[in-house]
Amino acid sequence: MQDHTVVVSDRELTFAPTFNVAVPFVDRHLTEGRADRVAVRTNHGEEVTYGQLAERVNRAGNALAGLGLRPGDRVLMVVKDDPAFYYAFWGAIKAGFVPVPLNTLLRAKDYEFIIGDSQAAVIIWSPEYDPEIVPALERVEPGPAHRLRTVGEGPTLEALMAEASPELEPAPATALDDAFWLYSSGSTGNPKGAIHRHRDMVVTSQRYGVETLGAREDDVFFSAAKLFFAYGLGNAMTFPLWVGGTAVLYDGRPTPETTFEMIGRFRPTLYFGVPTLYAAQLAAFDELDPDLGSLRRCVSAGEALPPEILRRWKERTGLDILDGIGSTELLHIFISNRPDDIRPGSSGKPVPGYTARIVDEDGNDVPAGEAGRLLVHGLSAARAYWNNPEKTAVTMLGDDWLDTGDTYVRDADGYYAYQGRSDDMMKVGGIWTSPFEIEAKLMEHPRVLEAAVVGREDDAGLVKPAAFVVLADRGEAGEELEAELRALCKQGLAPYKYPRWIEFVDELPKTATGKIQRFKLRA
Ligand code: 3UK
Repeated sequence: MQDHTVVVSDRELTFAPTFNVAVPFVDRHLTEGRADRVAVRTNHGEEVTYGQLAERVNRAGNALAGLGLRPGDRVLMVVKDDPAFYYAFWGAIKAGFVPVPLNTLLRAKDYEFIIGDSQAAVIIWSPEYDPEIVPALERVEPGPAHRLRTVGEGPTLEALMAEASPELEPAPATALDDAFWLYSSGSTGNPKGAIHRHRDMVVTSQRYGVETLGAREDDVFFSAAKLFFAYGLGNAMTFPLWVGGTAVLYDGRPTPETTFEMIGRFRPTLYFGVPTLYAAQLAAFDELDPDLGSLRRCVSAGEALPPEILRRWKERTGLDILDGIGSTELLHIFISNRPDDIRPGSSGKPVPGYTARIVDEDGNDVPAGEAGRLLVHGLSAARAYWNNPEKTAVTMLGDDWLDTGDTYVRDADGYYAYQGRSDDMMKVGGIWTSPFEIEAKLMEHPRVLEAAVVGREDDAGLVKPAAFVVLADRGEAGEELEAELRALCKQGLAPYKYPRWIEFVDELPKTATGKIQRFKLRA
C-alpha cells in the first residue's frame, strides 16, 4: 500500500504505515482530478478550489515550519469560519505540528488558561478577536513565542504564506500519532485538551458522514455550528473534503435571518443546526418565508432535539431532522437516527464502527428500559486529555472505550434515548456551560452572597441557565438588581451563558459538607 492512503471496507479502515491525514483530505483531490472544483465558498463571495486549497495549505505549513517550530508543537487557532481556518489547520498537520482550534466566543481569562495549559508555540487569531486575545497575551508569561493574526496588523499568516514555498512534503506520521486537539469544558470549569490522532477524522467522515448521513461528492454543506466546535469541524470541513464536495462558510453569528439567508443564497444540500436554532428558525419562519428548496437533509446535535421541534420542522419544510449524539472526545456523532429510520425523542442507534453499552454504577450492563451510564467504543476516540491524568483515567477507559458522562436508556427495539448528564453541566445552545462559572460571575457583584445555577427548560423545551441568588440584604431584591446581574454576566462571560431567569432566595439547599444540591433546585 502507498504512503498516506486508507482502504475502506465495511469492517475496517486500513491505514498505510506512513499516514499523514492532510494527504487524503487535501492532496488526494489533485490526483483524483478535482483541482478546479470549488472546495469552499464564503459569505463574502470568496471561492477556493481544491487546487488553490492544496497550494495554500502547503504555504501555511511552510510558514509555520519557517518559524522554527519543532515536531508536535501546538498551534492555537482562534479563527473565525473562513478559508484561513483550513489553511492553518491542515498546514499545521501536514508540516507535523498540532493545531488546536479554540472556541472564538471565550473571554480573555479563558484564553489565558488555555495558552498556559497547552504550552503552545504559536497562536493565530482573526483580528475580530483582538479585544479578548490581546489582553490574554499581555498577561501570560512567557506565552507563545509566535503571535500571528490571520490578516491585518503586525505579523500575519497571510504575509508569511505569501513568502512561503507552495510545495511541501507531508511530515512522516502514522494513523495513531497525535494530529490535533480540541478543548472540552469540564464541570470544574477548566477546559481539557482532548488529543485526537491522524485516523480520527477519517473514521468520523466515513462512518458518520458517508455511511450514516449519506454525504456525497455533489453535496454542498452548510453548518450553523462553527468550525471550532467538533460538530462544525466535521460538518463544514472534514466531511466535504472527504467526499470532494463544497463547504459554505459564514463568518457571522448564526441567527434565523442569517442562516436562512445563507441557505437561499448558496443552495446547500445538507444543513447542520442545533436544537435552539431550529426552534428560533421555526418561530421566525412565517415572517422570513425562507427558500429551503435546495436541502435534502437536516442534522441536529449538541443537545437532545425535542420531538416537537422535529414535528414542526417536518410540517413546515417537508424535511426530517436527523438527531445524533456526538462529543468532543469521540470527535463526531456516534449514535444517530438514520434518514429512513427516525424515532422522535431518541438519538437513534450506534453509527457503524461504534459500540455502545449502558452500565450501572458497578459497570454491569443494564437491561433494555433501564437507565445507566453510556460507554462508547470507537476508533475516533481521543487517546487522552493533555496534562490531566486524573480526568483521562476516569474518561478514557482503555482500548478505545470512553465514558460519555451521559445517562441513557435503550428500548427493546435498540433505540437509545438521552436522560440527562451524569453531572451538573448543562448544554446551552449546544455548547457546554458550567454552572460554577456563572455562579462565580454572579458572586462578583457586591450585593450577592451566594448563587447557584441550574439548567431549566424554556417554552420551547430548550435548556437555559437559571440562577438562584442569595443577597446580603434581601430587601434589595428587584428588577433593577436583576438587570445589573444580567449585565454583569453578559459582559464577563461568553454571550450564551447569562442566566435567563434570576430568582432571589433566602438560602440554598446544601449537603452537610456544604456542597450545593443542584438537583433540588432543578426539581
Ligand atoms: C450532549 C447530546 C443529547 C451529550 C458534538 C456532535 O455536542 C458535541 O460535543 P460536546 O463535547 O458535548 C458532548 C455532550 O453533549 N449531546 C450532544 N449531542 C446530543 N445530548 N442528544 C444529542 N443529540 O451530553 C454529550 O456527551 O460539546 C455533537 C458532533 C460532535 C460534537 N462534539
